[in-house]
Amino acid sequence: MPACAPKTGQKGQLSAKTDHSRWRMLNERGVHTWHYLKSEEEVKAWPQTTADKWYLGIPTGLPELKPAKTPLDAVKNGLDFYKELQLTAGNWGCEYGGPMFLLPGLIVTWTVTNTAIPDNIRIEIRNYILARANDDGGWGLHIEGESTAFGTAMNYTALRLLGCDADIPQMTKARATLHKMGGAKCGPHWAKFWLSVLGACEWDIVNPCPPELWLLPDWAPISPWRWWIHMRQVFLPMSWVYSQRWTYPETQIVRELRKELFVEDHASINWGSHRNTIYEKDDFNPKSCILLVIFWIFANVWPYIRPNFLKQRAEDWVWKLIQMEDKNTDFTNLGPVNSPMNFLVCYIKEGPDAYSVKRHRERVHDFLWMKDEGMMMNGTNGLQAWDTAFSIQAVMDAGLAEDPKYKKMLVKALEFLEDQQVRENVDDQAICYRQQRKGAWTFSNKDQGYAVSDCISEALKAVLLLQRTPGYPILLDDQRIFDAVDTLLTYQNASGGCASYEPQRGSEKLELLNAAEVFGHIMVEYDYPECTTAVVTALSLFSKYYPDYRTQEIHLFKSRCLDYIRRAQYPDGRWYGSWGICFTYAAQFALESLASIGETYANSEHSRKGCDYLIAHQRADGGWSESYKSCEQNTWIDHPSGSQVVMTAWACMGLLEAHYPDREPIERGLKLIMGRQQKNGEWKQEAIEGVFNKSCMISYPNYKFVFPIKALGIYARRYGD
Ligand code: LAN
Repeated sequence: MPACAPKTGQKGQLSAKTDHSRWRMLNERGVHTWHYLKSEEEVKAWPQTTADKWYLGIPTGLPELKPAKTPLDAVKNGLDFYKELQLTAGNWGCEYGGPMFLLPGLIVTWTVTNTAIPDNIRIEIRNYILARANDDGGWGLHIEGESTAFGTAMNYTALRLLGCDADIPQMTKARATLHKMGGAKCGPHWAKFWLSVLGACEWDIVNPCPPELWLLPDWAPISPWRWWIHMRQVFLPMSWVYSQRWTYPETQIVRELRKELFVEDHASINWGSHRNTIYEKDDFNPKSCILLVIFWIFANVWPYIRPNFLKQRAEDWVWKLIQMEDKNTDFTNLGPVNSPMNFLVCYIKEGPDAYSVKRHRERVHDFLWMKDEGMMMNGTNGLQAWDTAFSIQAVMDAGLAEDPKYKKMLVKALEFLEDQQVRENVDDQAICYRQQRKGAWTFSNKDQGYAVSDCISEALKAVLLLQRTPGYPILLDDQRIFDAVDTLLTYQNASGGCASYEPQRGSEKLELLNAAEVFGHIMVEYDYPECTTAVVTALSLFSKYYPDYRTQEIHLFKSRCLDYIRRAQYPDGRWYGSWGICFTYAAQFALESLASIGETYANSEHSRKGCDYLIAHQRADGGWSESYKSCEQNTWIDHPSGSQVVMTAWACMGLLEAHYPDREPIERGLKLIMGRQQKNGEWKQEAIEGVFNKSCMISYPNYKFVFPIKALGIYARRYGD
């Protein structure tokens, strides 16, 4: 029986699950891949760890602990559970799901590159996608979002490519929902792109992605090197494939999809006239008039006057940039969108047997993650360095670093960060427009190699704090710390704030060229209160230990950061958070920035307003709960399912940082957090915590440990237990 066919005689029923007790996560110095053990011998030789069980939703068997009576008890109980999830390399792992548009890109790529998909993976991806369908049968942009044409068309296609029958009830329902939205022709640009690669759409439906843009001189205000790195690294392979208009040779499944994905007869569709037909719920960021005019010219005039030599030169240059990206990341690539696309380009350009294709085939597995619902694709190749840095800080904040019980865990975590510091810049840094990175940390691991301002900062803080604690080894010498700071000091924007991967390189007006419809704020880097705060606090800590290193520059850098933090506050006291939901996440950071220079509730208008804003949104049960819709609408919206542990921790941390004079609201928040702690010390997963590009949510499963532990720990240290 083929792996994904319905069980005999039970049409409509899902194929079986794999045996979850056979899945193992392999962690090779922060490179995470999942493996399915085939034989009993293998199972015996490689036992499932507690972390594996926790990821898979299998009971961990960890013991019940003495009920916590005080905040510090709760911290210790939390740590007793959390330390069992630490991996042997010293880091923590977790799923990093949320976006529902990642797996389909990979599955289209696997299909068109004739990549064999092992049965265990095929079954579990199918299970995950089906488990994540909304009640109407469709899928959203992310796991909590309402169904969109993007989510529905792409996940439907993915399921069909994985062998799902079109007439099982889930597929019939999904198709009906897709048709109500106008069918796949109403999907956004990225859906139209992937479906054209597959041959389910015709290329005329795709808005132009001319690779010639890469030939613009660097001084041109719209040159791609100025765009936000994720956009330009996706545009890069996309423009190459678009220029070739490459399509997968027609197969039976594609012929069937042509019938299923559209409301009208496939042959009757005037593809060129639907480039801008978008289902309303997908059109989060409608295209500007300027962009529509540019697209019209590129679609209707440019093909007739496009000189062949220019096309060739552009494609050659784009290919070189793709090769640099592949080499610099050992084919891991920046993220889960450009990785399958680069894979596809290598396949088209170098043929099925090339080393590049083989390596891409192996490395896309770094993005896959197995959980109770099935197999999903992470938003990055993990968040190893990020979670590990926060974990160390949480224990430090609670004052428990010298407790022998946690020492082994912390030394391992420090060793991990030591191992993961990026020691060199990429060789072709200037040619491929990369940011300096020597001494930096990334969000995930060293292989990916992309420095981020706050990832450097959080890891640097963790290392500095721990190395200076009596009884801990000094693993990073002064020069390595200076390298990190030198790189960090390259991150300030002209406005004073700090961005993510690079300081802002282009005007915010470039947002007028945002063609992706489903996301906001994607074209350039922005100032972020979160990133700025991380940098400020890291520099302050550094100067405490190294008061003579680049003293003046650091002083000026920090004061410009703080000017930005003050300016970024809205009149009602809120700050917009771009990477966590939303005002609660940002408040915690901004209040910490202010406190780092002695501005607290008692003496600062900004701090006061920030606290008052938080207090105004505390719920009757003592907790806080913001909906992801706050990020979309830039106004506070309560989460319908009530107080959330992680948000409550953020709010309490903000108030504690600001030295909010009344302890009562903080205590009520902490009580809620303590009340939600399980008998074995863990906290259960609640609503999604993170966000990017205003509209897409992303999970941070370890936040439910590190932030409650931090908040309770800070309180216990401040006010006694
Ligand atoms: C991330 C995850 C981490 C995040 C923080 C470090 C938390 C933040 O403070 C800075 C920005 C950063 C590094 C970030 C940027 C955008 C990412 C990489 C993501 C949200 C994870 C997934 C997302 C990426 C863009 C997803 C792919 C989608 C595209 C639109 C290309």
